[in-house]
Amino acid sequence: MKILITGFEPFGGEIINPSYEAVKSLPGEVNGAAIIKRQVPTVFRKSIMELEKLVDEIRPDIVIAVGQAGGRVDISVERVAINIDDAAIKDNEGNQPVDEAIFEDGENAYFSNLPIKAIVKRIKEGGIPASISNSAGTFVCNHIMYGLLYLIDKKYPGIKGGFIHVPYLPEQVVNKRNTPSMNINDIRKALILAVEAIVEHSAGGIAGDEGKV
Ligand code: PCA
Repeated sequence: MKILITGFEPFGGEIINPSYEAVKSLPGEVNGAAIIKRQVPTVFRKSIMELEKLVDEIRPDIVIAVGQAGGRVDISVERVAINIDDAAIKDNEGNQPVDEAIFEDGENAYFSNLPIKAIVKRIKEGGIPASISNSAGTFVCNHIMYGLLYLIDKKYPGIKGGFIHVPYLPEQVVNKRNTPSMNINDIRKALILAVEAIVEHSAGGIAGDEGKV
C-alpha cells in the first residue's frame, strides 16, 4: 500500500509550516505501508495541479493532505471540503480569490473518504488532543482538499483521501499571546497514529464510517 502525504509551504508571513515540518519527519514506512512525503505550494490552482501530478506519478492508494491551522488547539481531521475560494489574505503568489468556485463542474461539497472517526479516536488514545472539524476554511487548505476529492470523484474512484489540520508550533507563537500550539513530536506522532488507523481500516476494520454525519 502506498500513502502520499503532503504538507504546505510556509505562508502568511511565517517562516515555517508545521504541516511540512511534521510530514518530512515521518518514517518511510508505517505498518507495512510506504509513506511518500511531498511539499506542495500554498498557492491556489498550482497546489491542485501539483497534487494531481503527484497522484498521476505515484498512484497512491491513500492521500492525506496536511496543513497549518493557526489558532486551533488540536489536531483537526477535516470532514468536508466546499466548492469555494474566499481568501482573507494573499497566497504565496499574490492571488486572493473572493467567492469563486473551485471547479464549475464539481459538487458543492465533498466528504473526506478517510475513516475520520477512527483517526480521531486513535490519536486521542495516543494521548494527543484531536477532533473532527466541519470546516477546512476557504483558503488553500480547503482548496486542495476539494481538489483532491474532485480528482478522486472524477478520475481515481479507488483512492481514499482527506485532510488533517495541525496547530502552530511553539516557536511560531512566542510573540502571539494566548495562541495555542503543539510540539513537533506530538504532531508527528498524531500523523503516524492517523496512518495506522487508516491502514487498519482499509485492511477490513470498521467498514464504512467514512463521511457519516
Ligand atoms: N494552511 C492554510 C493553507 C496552507 C496551510 O498550511 C489553510 O488552512 O488554508
